[in-house]
Amino acid sequence: MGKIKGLLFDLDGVIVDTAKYHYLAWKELADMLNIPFTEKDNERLKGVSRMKSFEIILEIGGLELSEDEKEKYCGIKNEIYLEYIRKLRKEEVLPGVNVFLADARRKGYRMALGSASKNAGVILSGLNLTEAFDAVIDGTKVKTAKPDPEVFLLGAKELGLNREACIVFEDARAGVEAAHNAGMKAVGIGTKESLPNADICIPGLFGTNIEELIRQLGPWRKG
Ligand code: B16
Ligand code: MG
Repeated sequence: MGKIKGLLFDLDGVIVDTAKYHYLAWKELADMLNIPFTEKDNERLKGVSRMKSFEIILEIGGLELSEDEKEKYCGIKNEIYLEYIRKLRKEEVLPGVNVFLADARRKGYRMALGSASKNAGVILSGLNLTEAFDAVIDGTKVKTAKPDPEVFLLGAKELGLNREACIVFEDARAGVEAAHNAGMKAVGIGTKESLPNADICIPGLFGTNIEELIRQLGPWRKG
């Protein structure tokens, strides 16, 4: 196996916990539509695209809407979400992320973001993290959602690296699957119970040494 040179990061749940703001915005929308929606339901939306998330909520409420109406409500949800995002503070970056990214940069790794969110750019700039990444692949750049590998393949391409030279950091099952579909190993941010398909799980980037982690991951073997 060649040397790992690129690190690809999911955003929500890996770099910052935006899930709570997605939840508050979806909750407000669900209330408007009289759909019961809980924090537990919100778990199902992690890593899932905006439209797919809304379709899950409609399914919970047993409601069917036209494509135009769905677009309209997704737009409303995003406006509510953006109100929270505009107030995002640098302190909300998940523990250890800044240190981990700076250390990896010093050690010469190339880094890209690989997120389903169409708001990744504004979130990174609000957190002062735009410069931390050599490439940003987000929901505005990809056509197919995770578990499709597109987002990570594009990330590797923009970093100028082969897929075998990259590893992925993900907090969602579909994202781990996307990494594997891209031919990359996946570091799960969470527990082995929540991410049984990850190659290794860590609770977060806090205290994580990148070289040690790569050693523990071992060589890539498909299947
Ligand atoms: P937006 P990730 C995902 O981010 C979120 O986990 C998911 O809940 C959200 O629906 C999706 O982004 C789309 O976000 O509405 O901002 O385009 O985990 O892929 O970084
Ligand atoms: Mg995520």
